Amino acid sequence: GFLLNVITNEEFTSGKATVKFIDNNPSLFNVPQRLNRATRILNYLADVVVNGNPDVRYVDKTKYFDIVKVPDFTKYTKPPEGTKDKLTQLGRDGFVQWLKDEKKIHYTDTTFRDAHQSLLATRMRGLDIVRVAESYAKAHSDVFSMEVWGGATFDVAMRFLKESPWQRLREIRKRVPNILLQMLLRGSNAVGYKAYPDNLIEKFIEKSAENGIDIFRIFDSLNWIENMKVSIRAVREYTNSLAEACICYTGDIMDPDNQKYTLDYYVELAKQLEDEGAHLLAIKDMAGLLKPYAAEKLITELRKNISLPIHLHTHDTSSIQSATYLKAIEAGVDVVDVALSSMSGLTSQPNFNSLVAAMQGHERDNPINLASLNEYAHYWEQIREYYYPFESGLKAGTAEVYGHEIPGGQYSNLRPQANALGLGDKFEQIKKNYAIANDLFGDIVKVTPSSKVVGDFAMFMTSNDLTKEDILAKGNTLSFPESVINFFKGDLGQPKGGFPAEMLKIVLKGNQPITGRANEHMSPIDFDQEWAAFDKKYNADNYNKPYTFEDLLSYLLYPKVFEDYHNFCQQFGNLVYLPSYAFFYGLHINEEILVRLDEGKTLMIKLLFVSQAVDDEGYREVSFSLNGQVRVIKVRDIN
Ligand code: 3PY
Ligand code: ZN
Repeated sequence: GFLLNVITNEEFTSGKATVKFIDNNPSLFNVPQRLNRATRILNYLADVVVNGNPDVRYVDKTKYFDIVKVPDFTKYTKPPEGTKDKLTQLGRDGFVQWLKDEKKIHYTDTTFRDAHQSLLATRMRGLDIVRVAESYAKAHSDVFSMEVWGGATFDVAMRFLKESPWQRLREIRKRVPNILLQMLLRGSNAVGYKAYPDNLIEKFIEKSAENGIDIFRIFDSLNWIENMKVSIRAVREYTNSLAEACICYTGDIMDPDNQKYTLDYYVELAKQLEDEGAHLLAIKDMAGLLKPYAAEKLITELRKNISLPIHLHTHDTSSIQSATYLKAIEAGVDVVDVALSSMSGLTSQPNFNSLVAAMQGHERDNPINLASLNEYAHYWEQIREYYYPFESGLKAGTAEVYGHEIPGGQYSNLRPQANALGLGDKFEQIKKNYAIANDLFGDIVKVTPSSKVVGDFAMFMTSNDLTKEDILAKGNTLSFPESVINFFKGDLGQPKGGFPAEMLKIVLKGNQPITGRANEHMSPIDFDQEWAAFDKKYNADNYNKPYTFEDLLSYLLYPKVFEDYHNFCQQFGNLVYLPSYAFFYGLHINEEILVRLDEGKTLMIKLLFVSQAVDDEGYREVSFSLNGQVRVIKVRDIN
């Protein structure tokens, strides 16, 4: 062990080691610890080689991956000044004024968050994001902001990718000090699927800003402003960041039959959000239902009624949303959300590269270097290959979205959920039932978490083979999914027009829903007490880096997910530096990888051999070469 430490130490191998070498490198004596870290990683790889990663539904054994190259950049230089510097220089009000005065169209790049949430079921690992972050920040200080955090990335990071969402954010911030970083925050649901105590929301916002968030895009899944007030105020009071409040767009303002989600409805919401103190307004078109001429009308009308800068977000599920952007740009929108081309389109955002090209010569052109953007698109094209089992299967834009109204960010996650419930072959029926469920719920705004409730109901109908008529006729005898019951109890807030009376009776079986905010009835968290208990429980024999206060917030938002994540990390160590193909698929025989350890050491791991035979207790032997030494790991074959 000791000798191996010496020969793999950089100072030693570089020939610069002196007699002081050992004194200077006390970590050389951390032999059991270091070997243990390596053993944990080998245990993980051996398990994946034998049993597969349980999150991966099929492996293409013939697949090999290209070596992915990050576009060249100069290290050890400061990145050019960007919007983050501008916010610091001008302060919030000055910054907002600057944006309003800008003539050119601005772009938010969603590649690090919504794009992969919407195309790859949120499975993008921090490693693949962080690797390209510095290079991108140095080449593209001209993007308005980068959406990098929040939404589903928070729980998926722990649940499936076994990484800390906070660590990911800090690593991005370190490499992108010059551009505004933004997150998606579900108002009183934070980054979760239910209501949390107000002081947890406030603390979460404060810590998110401290760790790097400059723009909080805040929405409520029912457009219920009561649920957004605490968040808007917390951003204003506890941070120097910007509060961007959303109107979530659903239905069709051009449809004369739609009397629920009208132009007036949206304008009224926007005015209220301005009154609540939002710095920017976002139109959050989560399913991509805002058609080009509707966008023109909506933005024109908003411009007349509010003075906030307007930020437009959409999903290109229908494939017509670049036209929506052109109309919106001509109507005076300030910023639009786009994704680098290889991560754009379909359920993701419209194509950044192509939109830049389309705007060339226009009076609002923002002259971003297209050749350079294309290089980064190439990076993501190669990275995307690692994630093939998580592709949604959608091959072309579809006008079906106007019928089912499934948000882009939900679409790609719905398939793995359906598979997990054994409903993988019933996806068409699930989409139909999604629309029926929405109808039964009284036509609600559908975005996380309300969209998840509708999704759960659609799965419930599908797996029990229930029609709308069945629900209405024999609903009294059915026990509905918990999320559905909680929704009708009012836990997510109040939908426009209230709950439909018939369904309310069927689901709550005579109980009455609450009419106020669910958070109102929750006792505040005592953070000192919670920290003491958390620290004792999880840090006492924690093998990895000690948990911090941020991790307590992860735990308070997702106790069970955190617990599982913790146990996993105790067993398998820190896997964040494992290449993504190895994390998901293990290794081919004779394939060799380099894996960094936390303290900067690197392991060289090669898979040598997997025993054909299973022993009496069901174990296989998996042989590796670890920095040149053979190591054999026994794994129980659970298949
Ligand atoms: C989320 O809340 O995760 C979303 O992306 C909603 O669109
Ligand atoms: Zn989105």
